[in-house]
Amino acid sequence: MLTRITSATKEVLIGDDRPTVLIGERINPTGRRRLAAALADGDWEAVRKEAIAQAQAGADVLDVNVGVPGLDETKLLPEAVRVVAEAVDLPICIDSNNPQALAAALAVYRGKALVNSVTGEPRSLQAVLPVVRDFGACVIGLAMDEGGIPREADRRVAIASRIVERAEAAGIPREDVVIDCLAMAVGADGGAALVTLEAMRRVRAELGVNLSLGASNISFGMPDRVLLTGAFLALTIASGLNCPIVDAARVRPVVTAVDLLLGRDPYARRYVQAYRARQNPA
Ligand code: THG
Repeated sequence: MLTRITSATKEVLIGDDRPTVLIGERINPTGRRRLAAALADGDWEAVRKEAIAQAQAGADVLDVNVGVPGLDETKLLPEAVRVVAEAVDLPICIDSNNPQALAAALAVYRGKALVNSVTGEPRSLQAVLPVVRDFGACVIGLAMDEGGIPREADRRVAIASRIVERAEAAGIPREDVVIDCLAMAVGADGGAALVTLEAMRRVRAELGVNLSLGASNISFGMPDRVLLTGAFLALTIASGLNCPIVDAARVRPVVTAVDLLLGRDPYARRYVQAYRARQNPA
């Protein structure tokens, strides 16, 4: 299955046997007070710099999230999308659960965006899917519903299945739906990674869709997060993950290694190129 997203000038293809597509996570004010304050002040310089830095670090797509309690997301999200699209030529992953904000951002976006996200909750499906369809966008479906994130893999698979079904019924082709089986902190629950891995393998096998994941959640609260997130990425990429949401600067070395090992990097071209870029930064 091939998922295609675009900016005004660039196309990114997500699919089996292709190199892993890195969705840069860093334009997100959650837990970053400086960025939250800049957004509150209408200061876009930090966002612009972060966009350029992530592109430089090898991100293929940029996640854009401006959710700050008390700020008007319907006003801020389209502005942020404009700022990022002016700064870099990468496709954008528009990160909000607010359907009005998503529609406003999609209206100013030039290209086929990735909407992040819809859940299995009836309210979310009803509000978000028509917007995704109307703008011809792709969408990430989170394997959770009104009951939260299920502890069991089979319940996550069932929700993913319902999202794909509802998307198709709304007129969104299956290849435009990417499922996120959700990663939780392994420091809080020793079985967290195993549940996600099993759900991912089953979603790939049963639904055939491509897979995203906020992979850095796995290492929350643990020391040496880069090590732990990197090991998790190796396991999840081998289980079908093909467009993780990550800090590209931190994980690109391990991801290029995993892609090479999985036969997705002919002549080790990307692995060697990424190595050289690290030795000799621009
Ligand atoms: N799935 C999907 N979308 C998502 C998530 C997901 N979007 C948001 C989030 N989860 C992924 N994005 C981020 C963005 C920033 C950080 C983590 C995940 C982050 N975290 C640091 C931390 O965890 O300690 C704090 C900030 C810092 O490093 O300074 O930055 O799961 N579909």
